[in-house]
Amino acid sequence: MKKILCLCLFFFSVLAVSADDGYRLWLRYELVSSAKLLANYRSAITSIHFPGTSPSLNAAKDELQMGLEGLLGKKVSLQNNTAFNQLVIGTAKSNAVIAALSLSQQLTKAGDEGFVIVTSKQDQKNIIAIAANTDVGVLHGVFHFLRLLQTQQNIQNLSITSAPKIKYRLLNHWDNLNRFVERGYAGFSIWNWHTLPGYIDQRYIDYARANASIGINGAVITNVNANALILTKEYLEKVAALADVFRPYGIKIYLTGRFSAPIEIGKLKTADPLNADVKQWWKNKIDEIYTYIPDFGGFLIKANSEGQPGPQDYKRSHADGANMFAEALAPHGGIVMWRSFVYNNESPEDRLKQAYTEFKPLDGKFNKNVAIQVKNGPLDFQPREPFSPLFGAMPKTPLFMEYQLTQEYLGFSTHLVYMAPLFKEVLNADTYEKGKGSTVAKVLDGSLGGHALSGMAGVSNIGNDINWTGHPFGQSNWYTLGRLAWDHEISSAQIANEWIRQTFGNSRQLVDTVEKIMLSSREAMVNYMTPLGLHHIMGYGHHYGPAPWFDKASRADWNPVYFHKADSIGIGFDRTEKGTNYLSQYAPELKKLYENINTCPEEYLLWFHHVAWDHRMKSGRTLWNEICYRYNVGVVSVRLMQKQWNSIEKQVDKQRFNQVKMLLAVQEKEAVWWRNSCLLYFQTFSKMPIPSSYEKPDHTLEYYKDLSFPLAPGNGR
Ligand code: BDP
Repeated sequence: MKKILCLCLFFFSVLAVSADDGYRLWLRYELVSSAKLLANYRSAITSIHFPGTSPSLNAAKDELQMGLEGLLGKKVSLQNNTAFNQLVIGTAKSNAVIAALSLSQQLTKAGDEGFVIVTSKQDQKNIIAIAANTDVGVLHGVFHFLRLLQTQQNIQNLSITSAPKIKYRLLNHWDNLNRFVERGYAGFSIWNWHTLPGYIDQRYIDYARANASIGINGAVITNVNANALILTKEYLEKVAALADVFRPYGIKIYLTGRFSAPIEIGKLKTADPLNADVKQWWKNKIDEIYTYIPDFGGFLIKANSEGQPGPQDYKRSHADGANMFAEALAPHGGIVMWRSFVYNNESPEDRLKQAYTEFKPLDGKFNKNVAIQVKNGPLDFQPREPFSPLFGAMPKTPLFMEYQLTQEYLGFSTHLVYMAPLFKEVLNADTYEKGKGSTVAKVLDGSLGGHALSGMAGVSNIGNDINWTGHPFGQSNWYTLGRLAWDHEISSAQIANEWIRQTFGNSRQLVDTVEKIMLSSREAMVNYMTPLGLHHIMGYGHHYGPAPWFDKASRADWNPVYFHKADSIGIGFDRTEKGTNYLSQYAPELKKLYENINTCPEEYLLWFHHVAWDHRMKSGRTLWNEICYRYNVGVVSVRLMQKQWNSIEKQVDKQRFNQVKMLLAVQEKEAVWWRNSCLLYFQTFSKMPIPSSYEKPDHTLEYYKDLSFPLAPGNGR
């Protein structure tokens, strides 16, 4: 019997190597592949001393035991006594050995959510201590320790103190109550509202584990285009069930607030934020929410944007609206994240200027528990944007960052685009708010303005696809958000390296090759979609594929032609003083740099300038030839990514290898589509030839213009 069992296990493990569906994300806990390291780990970790039984400690214990069993290939038992070569884990309260170690200095630095991991001696016995001030800190420490093993680090002389640099580290789900995910390309919403609260899907737990492992501590679980029904008793019971699942993992739930809810579900005649009945309604509603979810995080609100109701419907300001929520949430410790993504089609002002125009005058007018959540760029999650000028313009207000993990404008979940370089580019940008060195990162983490609130959010790319994100590499962007929100100083290469080792394996060739693919992917995408500062030339509505010719949308700034402004003279949007003067929203140092066509970084050239087709670029090429060159480089880069991926076939499980291979083929096809259609279209203005050294478009412009995708995913309700 035992023999048969062993045989079965053997076959299953062989099968597991050849097929990995990606469900386990970066928490795979595969047997350590280096024999030497495995032996080291096994001898350093012979038992675990981990007293205490809170929900978070229990979650940490389960994770640790499961992780070690996979990584070391044997069970490591929990022991009440101290022993040699032991993992000793807990807070000073839960574990007397931890209390006896002199870690107070490090623990002060670790704060509420961080941890300390040290190799130490206790009664002459070698131990590794994972210590924290709170049970959730312990959980984070355990996850970090498992990461060290999964990435095959040396654990002989550990001395780690880690604390998050940003306080609110959130996923924003654009999930509707009918499970449609707006801009979602990985299936339906993972929240099954119909079966909640009675049925707790294992996915909810695994979602919480994955988030906790990278330090994400909050989830806004509903779409910013909000539905008031989520605030009814029936739904609050369901939300409470999710909150109960997430709590042990240190994750709070947040909801989106439909501004007109007092009318829609409260039977009031108005939603005016200064009306006493409206204020009372929200106060009662929020008090009620806290009876279901005592640690409810607060609200994320999209108001007076793209048709959503808001305070301006009553001639009130965004501050009036936000403060109404803030007052009701404050007694419970909740916060308001008020979005700055607003624009108005009745205003002729350059769309990029509108958020600043609206919010800058309100600086200092928000209550203490309000943060303004700003998209990374002034437009809308494009392949490349300069940072939003609001980041240097509201010193009295905490600003949260909003990135988009779901690839609405980045090729959906069929394109491999690793976003850490995009995120870091924005974080490292200098706003000059308080002189040189006032980076966006410093605005965000509160260190520049001395704010208590600091936050970073990513619009989730998660759905109910078996591998969560559709594209196996979509997982890396989720991973990145958590890691960067915890520590925005980690490099893109480091994050990629960790993620690859945990997700695919540790062999050197594999890690090096995949790292190269990931680090080149964002620039490749910029080149084949929107090089040199072009923006928003995607298909109308669904944003799938190229449509730079599109000019039929009801409002000017939903048309690609509004953004590229190609004509017989040149291409690009003049945002200098001679144009819309958008540049005046930046610090004088930046304005000066960008205003001058000769000093403006070329990656933003057409973002800020209308440039003649024969303008000489730094490369010596004319602008037209440079555009041709960039689109071609984009395609060539994807082909290189394909080659690189193929070279590691033997080192990746079959299932994921094939998935990525097929997706890269789609990406290559679409990169060619982007290049051909954009060059053919822009050529109708430049009247210049595509240099003969490049591949010729294999279809006519008319062919590309005729393509239509009424059912492209993520669009519509
Ligand atoms: C745009 C999306 C739209 C979102 C909006 C937002 O196309 O679906 O509702 O952003 O952020 O990019 O509110």
